[in-house]
Amino acid sequence: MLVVSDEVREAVEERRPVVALESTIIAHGLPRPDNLQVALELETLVRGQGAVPATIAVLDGRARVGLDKEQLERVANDEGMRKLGHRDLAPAVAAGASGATTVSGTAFLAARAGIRVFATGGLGGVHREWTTTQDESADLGLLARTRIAVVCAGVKSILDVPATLQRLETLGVAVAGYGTDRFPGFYLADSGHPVDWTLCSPTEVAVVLHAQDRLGGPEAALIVANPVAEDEQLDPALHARVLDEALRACAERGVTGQAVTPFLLDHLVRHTDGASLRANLAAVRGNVRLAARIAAAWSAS
Ligand code: PSU
Ligand code: MN
Repeated sequence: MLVVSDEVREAVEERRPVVALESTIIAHGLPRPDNLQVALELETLVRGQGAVPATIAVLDGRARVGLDKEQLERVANDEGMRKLGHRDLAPAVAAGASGATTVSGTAFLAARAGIRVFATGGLGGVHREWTTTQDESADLGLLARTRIAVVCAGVKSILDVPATLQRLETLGVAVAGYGTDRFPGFYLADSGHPVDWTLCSPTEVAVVLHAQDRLGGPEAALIVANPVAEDEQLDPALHARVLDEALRACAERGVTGQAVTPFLLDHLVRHTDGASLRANLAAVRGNVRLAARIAAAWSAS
């Protein structure tokens, strides 16, 4: 059921550095044809730091950890790719379906394959209309019971950021700023909210992972919140204005459920002349590079 590529399996067995990469950002988070280039580039960035990339997806009913080029092409270009959170994995496997995995689906499969470090763009979280829709990403609940380090640029700014931070606290998920005591704002370097812990090097992150193991838990993720560089962030005023419009458009068109996140991200790309896409990519690249260095520190220790 779980097909781990030879390269990834050997690296895990030999305790060499491996970085899990999610596929939803490729299939549903980025426009074509850039998305395939990005998928390939992220894998190259991981290799450039001496680690093995493990992009994760479900193809024809097989949960795959580590994709070859042809499989990456399918994730990027196949119109029929579904979006799979962890609850969708068993039904997708049973149906022989194909889909890209979200943070929750990816983290679940990565942990099953013995991978400890995972890089993504931004986590899902609590949506702003939570009081009426109860829309909270399944990412949070899964991360609350999965021992994996997730390098991200915070949570998408389309969400209710303080509510998401509160939920992470309630769920017992540790959050550390990387080189900062501020929680990053995905497209922005600073969400305006503080974090309790700051880690300043890959080795410091690895030391936390070891401490967690020696303590025997908790069985939860460590979120390493890595801000996009200030000169690569989206202009904060533009961000505020276009985000307002996007949220209004989403409500007017009655978009709900799994479609909300892709709708808002796409609206931002189209109404910022691609600037949101550039900031998004800068954040993801930085996260992937850092994750590879953390994976290296983790296997060396
Ligand atoms: N961040 C991005 N682009 C994305 C996502 C996050 O920059 O496409 C995806 C991730 O896969 C995340 C998912 O797990 O959105 C959350 O979706 P939902 O809110 O439906 O749980
Ligand atoms: Mn949702």
